Parts: sequence; structure tokens; C-alpha cells
Amino acid sequence: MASRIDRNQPIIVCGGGGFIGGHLVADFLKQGYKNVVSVDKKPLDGWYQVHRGVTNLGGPKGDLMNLDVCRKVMKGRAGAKVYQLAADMGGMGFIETHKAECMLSVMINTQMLMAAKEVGVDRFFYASSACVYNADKQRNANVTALKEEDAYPAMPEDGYGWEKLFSERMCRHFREDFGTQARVARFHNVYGPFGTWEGGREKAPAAICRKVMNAKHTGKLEIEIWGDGSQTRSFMYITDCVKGIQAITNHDTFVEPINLGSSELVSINQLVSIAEDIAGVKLARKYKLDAPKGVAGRNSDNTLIQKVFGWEPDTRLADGMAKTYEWIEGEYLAKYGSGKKFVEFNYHDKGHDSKGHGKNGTAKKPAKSKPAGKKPAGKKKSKSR
Ligand code: GKE
Repeated sequence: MASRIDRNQPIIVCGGGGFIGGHLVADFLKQGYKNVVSVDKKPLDGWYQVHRGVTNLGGPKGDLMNLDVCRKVMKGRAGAKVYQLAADMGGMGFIETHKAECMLSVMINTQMLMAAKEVGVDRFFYASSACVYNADKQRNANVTALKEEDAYPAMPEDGYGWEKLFSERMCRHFREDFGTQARVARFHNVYGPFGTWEGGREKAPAAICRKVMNAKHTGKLEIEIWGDGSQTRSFMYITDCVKGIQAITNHDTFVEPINLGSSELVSINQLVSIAEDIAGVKLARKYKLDAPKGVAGRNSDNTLIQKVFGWEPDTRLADGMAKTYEWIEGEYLAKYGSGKKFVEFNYHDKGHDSKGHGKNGTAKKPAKSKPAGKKPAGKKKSKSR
């Protein structure tokens, strides 16, 4: 059962300047939604995608750490669908070293729930994470896929995972006590074009693509892999994520947190091999055993999503990685050119700032690529109120 589709309904995407939010906004536009609001505290020229035909609220007007801003965003938008994806986050190199900053995102979740409750919304989607799952269930690379009930008893990823688990709970209680129609998905490592690929916040798929292409373009045919490469994960391609978010949000009766991830388990060594095949190179592998590793193994049990929606994320990793590699290579070549050496981010480097940016200093704002047909950020007149 899914809620009625009304293309004039207000759609509010919090974190619309980020990777998943930018794709979600694009998808609503494609479907013909006319009243889409994209909110992000980054100034517009730092957004991964800026879409025309959308109310784009960037910079201070999009800073949801401020309750007044949350209320302004919601004002006059009763009956909206709200997609809460705004968070200070990143891959293992970031979340292991920025726990307090990750936990502060709880402010955004709290305040957006409050503001949504005050005006009355149709739906409130919250982007949770597989990082909520009990660490004891993820101690082997040969992991048993995680079922939704494996979040309890609670022993989530320190910092980031606790924030996600707490916020899931808050969604539940807003729904039970105030009737706010909250829905929660637990994302498993999402990747694809228009995402972070350098600077310290990138996750393994983008990092491995970058490292492999850097080796190829510089001719230094080696790669540094964090950990011993035996860690396992599943990676979800962005289009599957966008589809799943909407299915979960629109469901009328299924309200519990649910896995949204691929069940195609690979080791990090296999992920490197996939990227090598795409690039047409074979690299000498060096293992950095003291780098951030996270859990030994993590996979998504998709029994529940299959049962409720008759579907699960199904893009093959090799296909998604090929598209991701192609996009990152365009960014890489535009920025560094072929043959120039990119200085790899070192997470121990005291030179990195609190946002996880490396010495390259290149990721202060994301690459300026915009989807075809979109005006480059900063050159368009913002429709910000
Ligand atoms: N980021 C990164 N960069 N990871 C690398 C690299 C590299 O160059 N080389 C090997 N790895 C290894 C990491 O050590 C880790 O064991 C694995 O790849 C995956 O790292 P990741 O993609 O950064 O993040 P995780 O899957 O461990 O954790 C992420 O899980 C998501 C939910 O499934 C979190 O960072 C969250 O972004 C998110 O909640």
C-alpha cells in the first residue's frame, strides 16, 4: 500500500547539496514534482548538484542546526513529505576520527522532527545507517547478513552509529506520541557519481576508484589498501537507494526501520579487483594495517524488504562501479590532469582540518560537476527565499 501521488505536494529534501540528496531531488524533478525544496548548509557553489526548478536553500538559510531555520523551511508547507538526509558524515576515515561532530547531527534530526510536527507533515523520512547494528554481529569477514532485529541489544558504531540509533528511536516516538508519520531506512554503504571521492570523507568504492586511477595515470602501479583487504561489505548503487527511499516513505502501514542495501557481499580485495578491471591495470597491493577499518564484515539481509516491497537493491557492483569510476575519472582529470601526482590523504596527517580535508586542501568544497543540462552552481540565480 502506498500513499497517494500528488505532484504538487511539497517535497523537502534536507541535505539536498549532498550526494544522496542531490540524486533524490533530481528524481523528483524527473517525476514532475513542482514544489521541491532542497536544503543544505553548504553554500550553493559547494553542492554536488544544483537543480533548476527547485527552491534551493543554501548557506545560512539551509543550516538546520538552527531551529529557526528548520521552522522557516517548514513554514507554509503543511502536508509535505520531508526527507531528512542532512548530516555531518563520511566513510571510515572520517567517522572514526570525528565522533563528536557525527553525534551533533542529532540536532538536525531533533529540530526537523519538531518543526515537521508543528506544521503537520504527510511523511518524515529519516536516513539511518547499517552502523546502528550490534558490533558483535560483525566480527567476522564471513558475516551472517544483518537482520533488522540485530540492532538490539544496542552496541552500534561508536559516535556515528549511536547518533543514528538514537534518532531512529526518536522517529518512532514522534510517530507513536505525536502521530508524525516517520519512516526509517538503514542504508548500507551507498556509492555512485556525484559523491565524495577525495578529501577524507570518501567511502571505499570512491576511494578505491581514485587510488586505482591515480596509479594508472601516474604510472606508479601500486595501491594502498586500508586493513588487510579481507574485510567484507555490500555496496548499494545510488539509483537503488533513491528508489528504495521513496518506496519506504510512501508505504502506508510499514513503519519500522528497514535495511536498504545490496546483499552482494565482497571483500575489499575484490572491490579493488573490480576497479582494476575497469581501469585495465593490475597493481601491487600494500596493506595499511593501522588505518581505520570499521567492522570486519557487514552485509544486508534483505528478507524483510523483499517481503514488504517485493524488491531489493539489485544493481550489480561491477556495473555501478563502472559508472562511478567513469564519473570520478572525469573529475580527477579535470582537476589533476593525466600524469600529475595526486597526494594521497593520510588520516594521521595533522594537516587535515576538522572537516577531514587532507593536505591537498582540495575538498573544501566538492567538485563543481553538475548534471548535464544543469547550470553550474554559483552561476544561477538562487531561488532562495
Ligand atoms: N574509506 C576508505 N578508503 N576505506 C578503505 C580504503 C580507503 O582508501 N581502503 C580500504 N578501505 C576499507 C576500510 O578500512 C573499511 O574496512 C572498508 O574499506 C569500508 O570502508 P568505508 O567505505 O569507508 O566505510 P564502512 O563501510 O566501514 O562504514 C560506512 O558504513 C556505512 C553504512 O554501511 C560508514 O562510514 C558510513 O558511511 C555508513 O553508515
